[in-house]
Amino acid sequence: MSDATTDLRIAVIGVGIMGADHVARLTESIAGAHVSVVSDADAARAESVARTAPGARVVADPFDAIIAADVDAVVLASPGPAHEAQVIACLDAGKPVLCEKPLTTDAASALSIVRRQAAIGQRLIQVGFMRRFDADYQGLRALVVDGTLGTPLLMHCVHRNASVPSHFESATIVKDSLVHEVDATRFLLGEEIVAVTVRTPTSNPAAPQGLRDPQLALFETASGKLVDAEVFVTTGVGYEVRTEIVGETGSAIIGHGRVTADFREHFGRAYDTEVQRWVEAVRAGDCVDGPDAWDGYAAAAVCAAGVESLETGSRVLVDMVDRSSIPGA
Ligand code: ISE
Repeated sequence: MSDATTDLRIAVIGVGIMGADHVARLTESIAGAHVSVVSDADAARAESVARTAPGARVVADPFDAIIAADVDAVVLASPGPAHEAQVIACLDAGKPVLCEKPLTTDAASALSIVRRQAAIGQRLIQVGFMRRFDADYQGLRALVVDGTLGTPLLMHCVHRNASVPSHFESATIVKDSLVHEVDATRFLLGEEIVAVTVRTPTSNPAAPQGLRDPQLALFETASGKLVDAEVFVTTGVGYEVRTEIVGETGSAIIGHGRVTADFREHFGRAYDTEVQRWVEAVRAGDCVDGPDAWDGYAAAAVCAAGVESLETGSRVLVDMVDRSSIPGA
């Protein structure tokens, strides 16, 4: 699928599970782009993934990879705590970036990225909330928009993983896993979340010592809708994501009864669509076709409230600036 003369040349930074999956996708199924550079803190992993992408070279330092002359755009799949500096480097280099969620791991740094991009005056950042590209989510959104369900009143979310990496802490479940339900809520209901409560039952005995899993979150939206989200990441069973919207005149559920090994299988097509559309947007000079830096900031602000609620057990108001206060955001 690649034409070395006209393709978008992409650096993939961070080639763990998600980054390696993106390298395979860009190499095997995405038109108009190929991987020119691979970078990872683990040199052996970078080498072995680069070998799967014809023509790709390894650049050890992610900041060298971002500014490399043979890199037109960046796919960022490094660990969340590395995102802030790497996204800023992309902005400074004027390179479009598809940043895996979360944009950053706290709201203040996400907001400063929003401000920095607005000051540059060019939208370069897309955030990888892949569910927005999933056919089921788009179908559910259509039922909301066309009025089939009437005005939505409630939403129920279930998000289960068989297991998560050993670095996961209780707050990571909010920032890395619940964050998808935050974005799904904003996407499906089309409004902001204004308050969050996170409660935890007795922990799953199979969860690592100290990990508060499962977690139950309650989101309140600006117009008064309620969303409950169960996140349970040590089920030992498989990947399950389902979402139900209950409206004034009907309800609809997606994902029911579907259990896959992990997110790559469940959302494989959504990732393909997301990356293909992003490549086309970048080649057309638009750089963003999907959730942007603002969406990344909004999700971070809600997750910050979620982490505080997890720690205190109380309902926490979301502290978020008004978008109109940042011209160009
Ligand atoms: C992971 O990073 C993802 O994004 C998955 O979709 C989610 O299910 C998982 O909990 C996260 O760790």
